[in-house]
Amino acid sequence: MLDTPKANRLHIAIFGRRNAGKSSLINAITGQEIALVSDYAGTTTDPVYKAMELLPIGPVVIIDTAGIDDEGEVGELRVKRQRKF
Ligand SMILES: Nc1nc2c(ncn2[C@@H]2O[C@H](COP(=O)(O)OP(=O)(O)OP(=O)(O)O)[C@@H](O)[C@H]2O)c(=O)[nH]1
Ligand SMILES: [Mg+2]
Repeated sequence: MLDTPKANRLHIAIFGRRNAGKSSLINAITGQEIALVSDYAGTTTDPVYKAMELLPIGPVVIIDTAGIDDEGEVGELRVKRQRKF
């Protein structure tokens, strides 16, 4: 199942404002504590990738991202990075 190359997997990225519950959603979908969840807006800084089987689609990569409204100097770098997807 994990033999499928990443490029052949459907990529599903979760975007949204900070503290919207993106990381909670990825944890709920995968059933694992993959992404850090907290009350603090801006918890996720770097994208988190998880390769998994998602029925009935098949092999996918789910991507948790930092909030699109991140602010400050590093925040802007993070926002730019999200836009690359
Ligand atoms: N009431 C309620 N709270 C939720 C729900 N999902 C997540 N939360 C809470 O919302 C807060 C933010 O959740 P995260 O999953 O860290 O949000 P995020 O979008 O990943 O945030 P950043 O990584 O900061 O961009 C946490 O305190 C969660 O416990 C929900 O469905 N209902
Ligand atoms: Mg997060």
